[in-house]
Amino acid sequence: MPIALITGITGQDGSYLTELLLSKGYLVHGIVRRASRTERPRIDHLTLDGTIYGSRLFLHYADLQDATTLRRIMLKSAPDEVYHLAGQSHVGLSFEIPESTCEFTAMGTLRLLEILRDLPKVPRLLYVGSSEVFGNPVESPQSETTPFRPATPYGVAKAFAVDMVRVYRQAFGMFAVNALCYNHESPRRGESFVTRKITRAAARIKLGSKETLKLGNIESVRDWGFAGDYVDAMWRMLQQETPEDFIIATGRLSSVRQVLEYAFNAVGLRWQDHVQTDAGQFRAADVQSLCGDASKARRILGWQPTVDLVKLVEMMVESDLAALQTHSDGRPEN
Ligand code: G4F
Repeated sequence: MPIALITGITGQDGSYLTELLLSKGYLVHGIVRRASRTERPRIDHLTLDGTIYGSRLFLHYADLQDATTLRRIMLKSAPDEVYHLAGQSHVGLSFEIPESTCEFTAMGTLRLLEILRDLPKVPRLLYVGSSEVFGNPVESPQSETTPFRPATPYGVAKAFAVDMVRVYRQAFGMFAVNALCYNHESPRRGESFVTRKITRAAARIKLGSKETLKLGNIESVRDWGFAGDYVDAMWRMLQQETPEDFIIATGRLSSVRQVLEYAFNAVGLRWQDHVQTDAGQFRAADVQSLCGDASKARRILGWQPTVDLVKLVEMMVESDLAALQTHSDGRPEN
């Protein structure tokens, strides 16, 4: 039974990846940060299943600043594959908390690389990089050879981590690779990211809320895909003979304005009647447009995205409607 270890297992990508690896027969270890609340809504369906948790899925407490504990967990679990997904993932927030963003995302990755290279059996490592490393890019679409020009503290921290993974691959011969992922969403997306903020608001307004949705730059353009597809690409990357980085993207650009249209259309409303732009939601600096060229992933990994943005937004709105209706019945909202 292959053994995988996932940092960031409780996040959107971590939960889809755990399901994928379990379905492929892996034994999965996950690292979680200690918090007073023990609910982990994205993986509770797995951890509360007695046939899975404790036999094929294990959670361990640690965080990326705690090298001693991380090393102990690595030694004990002896993974064949490590998927490093943890970090501060909100670009806007990185302007408010730049030091902890760099501490977790940049130094956390370096710390993990140092631990892995000292292990008796060095596992394969997949790091989830980000399109934010391209910042204001020199070309569009971006490929694996496009130079990095990060424009946010988050982008700088990611660029450090991605380059460090490359350095350890070249210097120490590690099988360590970067998935340079563009925006990827799902019903499990965090509520502060723009797609989920929109789909949740559309669902609430449909069910009677009188609120006004306040957004920042709605002309911003992104390459949005489905998170379930992206974790499949991550797994494929670690099954290759040679370690290489890949762009994971749809290659299709859409604006926040289009996301608004798709979400409010899905509930039969006009977004213009419910949305205001708010200066407070604009970032100190924002990347205007990012589009990925995933032709290498298509060619070598046989990977391609399966869900387009209209379908993705509809899926998210449906899930938010269902969760809110459950909530209004008195049971907790997911
Ligand atoms: O949804 P976002 O916050 O995603 P962003 O900044 O592109 O970052 C996401 O994708 C990256 C690439 O994969 C990841 F590395 C990163 O971890 C994260 O997953 O914002 C998208 C766009 C931005 O231009 C933002 O300025 O939407 C714009 N926007 C407009 N109004 C807003 C809002 N973003 C947020 N979060 N909230 C708003 O009210």
